[in-house]
Amino acid sequence: MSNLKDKNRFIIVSNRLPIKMEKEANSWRVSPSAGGLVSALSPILKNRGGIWIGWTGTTERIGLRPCREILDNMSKEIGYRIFPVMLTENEVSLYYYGLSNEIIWPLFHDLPGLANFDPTYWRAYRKVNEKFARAVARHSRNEDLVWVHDYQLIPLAQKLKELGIERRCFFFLHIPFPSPDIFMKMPWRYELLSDLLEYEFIAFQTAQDRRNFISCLNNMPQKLKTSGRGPVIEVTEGEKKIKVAYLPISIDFKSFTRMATSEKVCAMLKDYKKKLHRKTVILGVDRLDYTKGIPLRLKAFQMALEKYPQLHENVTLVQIVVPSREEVLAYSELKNNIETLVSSINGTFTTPGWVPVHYMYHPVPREELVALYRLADVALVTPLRDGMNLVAKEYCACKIDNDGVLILSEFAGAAAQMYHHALIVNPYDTERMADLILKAVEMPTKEKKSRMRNLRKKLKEQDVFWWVDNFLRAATGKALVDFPEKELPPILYAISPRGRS
Ligand code: GDG
Repeated sequence: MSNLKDKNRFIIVSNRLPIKMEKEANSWRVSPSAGGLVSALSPILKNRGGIWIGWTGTTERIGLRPCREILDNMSKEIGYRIFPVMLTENEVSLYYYGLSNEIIWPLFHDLPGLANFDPTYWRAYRKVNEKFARAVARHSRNEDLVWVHDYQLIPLAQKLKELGIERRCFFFLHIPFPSPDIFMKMPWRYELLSDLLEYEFIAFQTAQDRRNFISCLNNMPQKLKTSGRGPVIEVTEGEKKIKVAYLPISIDFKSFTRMATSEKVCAMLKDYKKKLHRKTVILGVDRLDYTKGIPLRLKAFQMALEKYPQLHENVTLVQIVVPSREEVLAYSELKNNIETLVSSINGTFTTPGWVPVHYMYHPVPREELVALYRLADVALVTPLRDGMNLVAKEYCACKIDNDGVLILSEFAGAAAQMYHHALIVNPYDTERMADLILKAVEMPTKEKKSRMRNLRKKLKEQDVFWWVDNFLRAATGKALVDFPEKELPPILYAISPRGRS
């Protein structure tokens, strides 16, 4: 359809760069960061070359020379170039903690009661998006493909247009898109929909998300026409045509299975098994977030222990919670709530040699996580709402012996692909979840293996490369193989004064 030249590079734009910068006395400690988006895109950029533009994650002023050195070294380490957008404390507070996390995040996860519709947030959101647009304008060329990620940057294409910059812009929403009765509560609902219509291609995680988006468009004052069927349809607004798709994100399946068989992971697994004295292990892995359903999951586990004494001294729940957005009150309250529940369960049921809940409030290194996936007989992935949930997919990828059961919330995007072979649960139905815990623990080996084999087969076919390939085919008419690997060109940074990116 298009005359893309071979020079087209990916310009990935997301709120955060795929790195973490922490100040230590007079120097900076930088490390690659964890999270769904990074897990999904790093392998692609590494293999195909490209640029990532995003916020550094810090509001501290960094001098030009140290910043250049830090990012230069990091680019070499991660295998692709990164360019920073500098944000002030005030911008972060209003655009990131405010509009993004106090409005869009709860609203799009069906929790409008938690949204704080402060108009100053909205103005800052648009201003910061303009700043991101300036960074894109500076670091990209006409023929580049600008792939914008997630809810923090919805107005970016519109802002590029206002700056007079013509770029082909695509958008992927990692979180769910709500139904009109929830979305229409947003005071700036039409502006946000108009912003989305500035992309030439928009993709959602599931058919349900896209359906919700189209229903919201139907509420707009102007007339829009929708045509087509299947994963990619077309919306027409006057002369403008926008392709709208659903494309479930996935994981680098092969790299997880490879790591799961590595010597280091096998040694860790052996060690865990010894320490846990052959207990059946149930695993939960989540960022600290009220959408992940951690308290209800703990209540379901508690109920399972109350109802089924045969689980006592035999089953251990390992719950990892990765600290996130702790500065926000709702998150610090959630942490307290989780910790109260954990201590109540352990206080009630612990016996010498058995602690029912092993709770970790810190991230674990990737290899340790993979060893835990291998160890776990059951994974409990029970978000109240989730765009996709990569943990569900990673768990299955690591079950190389097919010896695990996935209990999955029907409100995770992943359920649309995995519902046939996972045990699907309504996360609000704690009684049913308790019963499913027993069912998973007691599931005959034959059924367990058959379910897991099927889950893994589909995941192997529809991995993250499949996702990118499909995204590119739908957006540009080109496939992933049409973007050949390139060497890293010399890195020349232009860090401008504070207030400009
Ligand atoms: C957003 C959407 C969507 C977790 N703990 C550790 C660790 N992790 C990694 C996991 C996984 C990632 O973090 C979490 O991904 P999720 O998909 O579960 O969730 P979000 O961060 O909320 O991501 C979500 C995703 O975007 C992608 O589109 O699926 O719905 O909300 O990769 O492995 N990694 C390490 N240690 C940990 O302790 N190393």
